[in-house]
Amino acid sequence: MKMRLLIVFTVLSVILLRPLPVFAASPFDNFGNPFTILFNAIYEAIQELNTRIDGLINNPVSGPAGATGIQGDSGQSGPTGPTGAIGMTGPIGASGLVGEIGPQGWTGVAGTTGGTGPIGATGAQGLLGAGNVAFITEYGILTNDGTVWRWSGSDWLEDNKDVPIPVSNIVQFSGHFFLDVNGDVWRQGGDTWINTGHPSFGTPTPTPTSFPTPTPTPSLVILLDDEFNNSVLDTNTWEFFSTNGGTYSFDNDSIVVPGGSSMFYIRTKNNPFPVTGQFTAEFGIQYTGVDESGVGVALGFEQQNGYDQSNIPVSYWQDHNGLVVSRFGLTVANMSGVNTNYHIGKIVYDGDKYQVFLDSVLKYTSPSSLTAKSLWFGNPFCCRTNWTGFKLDYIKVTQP
Ligand SMILES: [Ca+2]
Repeated sequence: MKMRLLIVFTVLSVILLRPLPVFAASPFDNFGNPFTILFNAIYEAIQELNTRIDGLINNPVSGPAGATGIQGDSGQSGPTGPTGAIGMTGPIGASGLVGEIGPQGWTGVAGTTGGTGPIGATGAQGLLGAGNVAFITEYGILTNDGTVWRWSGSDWLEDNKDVPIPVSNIVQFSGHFFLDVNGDVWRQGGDTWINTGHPSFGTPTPTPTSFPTPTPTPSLVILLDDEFNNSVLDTNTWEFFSTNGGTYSFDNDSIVVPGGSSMFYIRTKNNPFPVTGQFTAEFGIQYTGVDESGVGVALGFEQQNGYDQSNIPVSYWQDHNGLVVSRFGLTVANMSGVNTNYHIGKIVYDGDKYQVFLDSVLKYTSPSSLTAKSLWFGNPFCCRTNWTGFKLDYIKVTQP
């Protein structure tokens, strides 16, 4: 404001010192005296002055550009920006190593017994029996209780002439005579029957009641028979393969598969079975220690070469679940719980199916199956340390 007043008086003094102009548009024009002229001049000067001052204030004239100032200090860092988008998935890693085959699973529970089937169709009507009549002749009838009957012309009447021997011993009856199983002829005499014997011209051939069935002499062919009594493995018959270390020994005329931390298998060197047809593999066996990993006596479709479940159509087996029949590595029949008694095991092939017997009791019958070409005992599975063990008293393979 001080500045504004200073400018006003400066300009006013300049205006007052210059020659007076004529203002045709002044509000004091009509009076025409010197004061009026003066006031008009002042008024006009003030008006012009205000206009110039407003111009200076509102539209200042730019001066020359000043020198660039010194750069100020850097400002503070701004806030952290938002998190970026998730990156792309990396490449798939290499496959892991194949794990060891797990232990055999538990045997499933037995299924429930099925319901009774529907009632069958009614059978055809049977033939009418002969009632109580044993013999009939034109003179009468003999009934099974030995009574003789005569036809009266209108009815059957008891003849009071009962036969003195069981009717089952009478071969033929003629009314007045009958023939018994001894060949004797009896005749009716009054109210009784008299044994007349038989004619001397022939000796009756006794009627045999049955023919004895001849007992065929067993003609078993022995294909393999090892009693393990010599304390040495017969390497003409057997081949030994170590898969988990350790070895066999002999004890009391038996070969010992010790179990525990070691295991192996011993297989027949050649096919001990006939190419086709029936055979029986029988063995005396006693388990000595039962642990998680099972062992036993098994048959193979082909020569057993390492562990191959698909090659084992049937085996006599035991692990900590008990004594079982196993097929293709799976339990198909439970023979008993854990069992360390001596038993006779028998695997029979009938030319189509395998049957397994425990002490002559049938425990399992397989589906139709190809014949075996190999027998082995122990276990070819590798790399365990908790093996079941057993002793084999003998193994015998026969063909009927
Ligand atoms: Ca023996």
